[in-house]
Amino acid sequence: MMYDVNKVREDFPILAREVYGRPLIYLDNGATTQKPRQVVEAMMDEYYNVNANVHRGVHFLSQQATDLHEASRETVRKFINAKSTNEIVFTRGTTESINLLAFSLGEAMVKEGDEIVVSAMEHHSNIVPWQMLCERKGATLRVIPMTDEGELELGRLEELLNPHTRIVCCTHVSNVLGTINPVKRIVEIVHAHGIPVLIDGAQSVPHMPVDVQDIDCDFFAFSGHKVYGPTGVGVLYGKEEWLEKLPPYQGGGEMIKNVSWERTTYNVLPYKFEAGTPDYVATHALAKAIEYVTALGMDNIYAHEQELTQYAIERMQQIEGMRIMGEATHRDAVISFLVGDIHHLDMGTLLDRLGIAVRTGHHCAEPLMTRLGISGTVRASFGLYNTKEEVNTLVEGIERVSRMF
Ligand code: 7TS
Repeated sequence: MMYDVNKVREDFPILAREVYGRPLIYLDNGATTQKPRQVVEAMMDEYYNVNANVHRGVHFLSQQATDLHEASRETVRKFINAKSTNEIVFTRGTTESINLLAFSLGEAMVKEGDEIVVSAMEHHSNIVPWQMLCERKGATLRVIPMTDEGELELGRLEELLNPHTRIVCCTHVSNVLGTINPVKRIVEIVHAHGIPVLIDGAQSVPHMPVDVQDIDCDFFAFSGHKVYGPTGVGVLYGKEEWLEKLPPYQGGGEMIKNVSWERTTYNVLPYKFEAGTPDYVATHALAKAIEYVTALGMDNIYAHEQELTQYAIERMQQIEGMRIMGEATHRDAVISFLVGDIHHLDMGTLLDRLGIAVRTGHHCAEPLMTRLGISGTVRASFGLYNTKEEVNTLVEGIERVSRMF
């Protein structure tokens, strides 16, 4: 099947709008993606026609809403190839997924003197929850170092592992460098020591096929809003044998079996980790987003974005003073750059005036910025609807801004 990007764009009404009288060129997909009609309409339809709280009522609407919510869990399971829907916990997003894990795993098995390992290229949401855990328990955070090219030094991962290591946490794709980390290999190395692995899939799930059983990671987190779904919903995948061992994160409705003044027992998986009314409209819409990208084909999306990224890098490298951060062999649709000594904020602000939306700053990865010796970058991140023409406009825009300095 030919991937027809212009046809795809018709599904995203926002792409037709103008900003400052210019056609919008949306290149901030790493932060969040735009939504196709299929997703927005599913949300409207549910609020107009189905809305009722899930898992609670005997009445018709409640059962229908519950069916949609639970069918979404199955859609997510299939999408990342988990073994069972018991392994799919709905959260508010990657950040909440990681906080849940850091809390529950921390309660179950982290004590003074233990160690947690993260990588040098993590987003703050895969650093800070682990730092907070270390502070609570008197544990130590250790870091897998990175080469100047932006690849993790796997040879040195081994040195970091010891009987005190409780978990290794690593991003699948860097939201700054675009590096695609060899997660299967990382899991292999870490599992040889009997240690579990969390993969942060926030930046991989929207761009490539993901199979959690093939990766063999113990935990995997991602956000709905980065994969063309709604805000406010995300997923924590965990192998059933691990989730069974961990205590609940929050207490409340839904996560209990029985409550009395003397003793409360907890619900079965995955509900044990889902206290309170879930965002069942968002879970249903997330399923619609997954159906949408699956119909296009994750392989086709990957191929389209790889071609776009290669093209963009080749063209951008010809710009005088261009410095692209990260030269990993396997890289995804994220390009962080600086031009000469133009401040990232100035570049971003002036590109915005040309209708080009890019992200500027430290991208919630301050330790990585320190490693690179910079305070921030300009970042263009592509999605399934971006085109070569848009890349051309970006390149012309960067050249135009550069001439002004
Ligand atoms: N992990 C990675 C690798 C991310 O890129 C992000 C968000 C998160 C976790 C957190 O996701 P959330 O949905 O819970 O907020 N990254 C970005 C970004 O690069 N620009 O804005 C948000």
